[in-house]
Amino acid sequence: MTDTQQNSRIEGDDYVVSDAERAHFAEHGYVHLRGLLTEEEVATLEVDYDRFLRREIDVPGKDFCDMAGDYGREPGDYSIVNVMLPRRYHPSWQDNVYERRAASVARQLCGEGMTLDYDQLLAKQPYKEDAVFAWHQDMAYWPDTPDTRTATTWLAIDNSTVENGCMRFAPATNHESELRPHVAQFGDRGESHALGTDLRDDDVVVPVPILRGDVTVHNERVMHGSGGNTTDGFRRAYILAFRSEDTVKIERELGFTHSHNDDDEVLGAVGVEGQTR
Ligand SMILES: O=C(O)CCC(=O)C(=O)O
Repeated sequence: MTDTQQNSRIEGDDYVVSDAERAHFAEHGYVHLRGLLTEEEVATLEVDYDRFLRREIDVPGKDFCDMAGDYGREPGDYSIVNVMLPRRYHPSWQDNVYERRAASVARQLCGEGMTLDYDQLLAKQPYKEDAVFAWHQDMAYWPDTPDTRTATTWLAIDNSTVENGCMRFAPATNHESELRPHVAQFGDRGESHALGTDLRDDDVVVPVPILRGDVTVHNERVMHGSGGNTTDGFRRAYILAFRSEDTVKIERELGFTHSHNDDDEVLGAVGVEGQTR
């Protein structure tokens, strides 16, 4: 029997999300889904994932960078290796099994009319205590649009643990009426991409360790971040963000593609300090 047959929640390109999981996503702004991909499926993706890390697949300019430092760092020193838009630079990934199954999850969590907006790899190198992903709400990075529905699936390529820097969420912060004010983390936005905002005293923090092949899915407003990697292994994640077709159309008309090589003026127009929308 194959892994796929063993996991009764996988039906070809679909993954069956339960009512309880849908309710958790709506209420808390995130949900953990077990076994979105089989071991065999993860192992296939992992081959190309590691080619990106070894720089055997060319990723131009700032789309290969460190999310825990500025653009001036040498790649060997990166704490969180960030590859933006891998499917653009490695077209054979387009329409892979993860994209297809995650699309079915996005549909079940957010409704019809969702489409893939961007993809991203985030790999924390071993023994990098500063591989900290600052607390943030994803909307702070993005232009404002009328339909903000978002399902961002975060696939664990390695078992993701508290020790290697798993995702952490502040549940229900997605219901706040205003976005929290975010500031650039390492110089201005020409020098680094990362934005962050402080936790508040009454925020509850929930670390969400997950297994290889599992995903967490989060929405556009929940506060989240992650801690450093104190282990001798990588913490590799593969992220797909699904947003409404209308939103993606507006973003592209603005020239906003989620590439860090997007025009500075376009990038400067979002993620500004003091933002509270
Ligand atoms: O991988 C991480 O630690 C953070 C990822 C994240 O913030 C995101 O996917 O929105």
